[in-house]
Amino acid sequence: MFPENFAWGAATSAYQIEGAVAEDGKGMHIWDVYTKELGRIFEGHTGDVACDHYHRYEEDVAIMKEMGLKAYRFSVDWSRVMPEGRGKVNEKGVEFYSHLIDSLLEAGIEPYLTLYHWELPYELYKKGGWMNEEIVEWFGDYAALIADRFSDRVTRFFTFNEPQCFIGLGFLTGEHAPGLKSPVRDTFVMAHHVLKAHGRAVQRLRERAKQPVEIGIAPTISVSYPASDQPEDVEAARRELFGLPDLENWTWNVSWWSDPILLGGYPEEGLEKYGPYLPKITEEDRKLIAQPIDFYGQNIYNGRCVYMGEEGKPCEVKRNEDFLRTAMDWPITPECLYWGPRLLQERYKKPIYITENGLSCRDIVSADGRVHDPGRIEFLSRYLGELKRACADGVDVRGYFQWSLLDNFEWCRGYGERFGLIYVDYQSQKRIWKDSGYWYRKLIAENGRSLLVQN
Ligand code: GCO
Repeated sequence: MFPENFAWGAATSAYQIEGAVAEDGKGMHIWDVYTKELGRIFEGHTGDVACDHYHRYEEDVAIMKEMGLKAYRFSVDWSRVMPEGRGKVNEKGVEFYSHLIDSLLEAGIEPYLTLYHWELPYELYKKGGWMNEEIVEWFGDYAALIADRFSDRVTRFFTFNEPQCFIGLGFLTGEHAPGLKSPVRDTFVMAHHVLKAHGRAVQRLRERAKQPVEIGIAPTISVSYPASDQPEDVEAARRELFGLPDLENWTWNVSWWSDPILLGGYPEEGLEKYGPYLPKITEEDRKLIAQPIDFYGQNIYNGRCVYMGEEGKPCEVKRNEDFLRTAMDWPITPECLYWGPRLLQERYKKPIYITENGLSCRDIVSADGRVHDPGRIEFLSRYLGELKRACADGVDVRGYFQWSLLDNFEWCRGYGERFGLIYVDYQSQKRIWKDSGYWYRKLIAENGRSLLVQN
């Protein structure tokens, strides 16, 4: 069973839906710049207009209300409220989020605010961005502004969304903004600053908050889950899930990002493995990063099935030729919503939110004017069935944010992928409910009672 006050929600992020990138004094961020580079984004798409949510937020909140959402996770674009990333505040930008928050509360929807979903202000990037240690204080000041202006109405915050991606894809593989292939050593420096900035933001949010607030972070991972319930397979999954990859994609892991926050220090395995590439890590850094937080978020989309091999080494189960996949080619592995929360909670001992989960489908508007997406309903039923099983087995899961409320700008894939419960016709900006939107509404109304729990 899902707990009675379970936060059934949906998630979005600023650049992916807002548009209005040059309006009302917003500054530029690295995605504003990166999307204008030739050949980087699918068919040259940009977030310039996106879902035009900046102008249509009232309509979007009305949709959320009709859907019965209890919670909504959105992000603030740092450069909209602080055009240069520090110093001057853009009151018009603050006003936009303030109105959004008011409309959510009026609709009975609890806002969950993410401070950073990848919009690094361009002015800060020019000063070195994540390479510059001063960013710890810049981000702290931004967090203080967020607390000053919004904590009278918002009490739940996530500092960062997916540090794995914005450092890994942004600076290691160079697929995401700013599109760099930095020296590995630099990526460790940046990651260390991200974690310190997280700690500083936690301090500043608490210090300035107008009422008690709850704070977490929303990293991501492909969950290793066991091929059976046998203790050795579960151990194989645990080891894989918290193990550390080789240097070329080192950011793609759980423990380097989460152990310092929740267990008080970087994992030994990583200190050994990455030793020559690491910056100096002081006792003060360690303390700053380990600021107590209230809950742990995780964006979970898929996983890998593992078993314990003969020599006591975790091995991956090879997928069949006909293994189910989403339109974006991500494997469909509902088990990750059982084992992910369970193993993460076992290690970190915090209440958990699934801060994102969903899929892209080749959705089309049918002749009857509707969008039939049985694949999404099937996917969500299976995944949520597994999440329900996790709750039944005593995992403390507080909420679930479906990614995403609306079809939106899917980073390098532009508008080519549709993740929404609501279809967006980008030419007319018309919103059309997909069948899955209606299905989710029903599910929320009955608190997931009809979901089948397998196993
Ligand atoms: C991410 C982000 C989202 C994506 C979603 C689908 O995971 O990359 O948090 O912004 O749009 O995950 O890829």
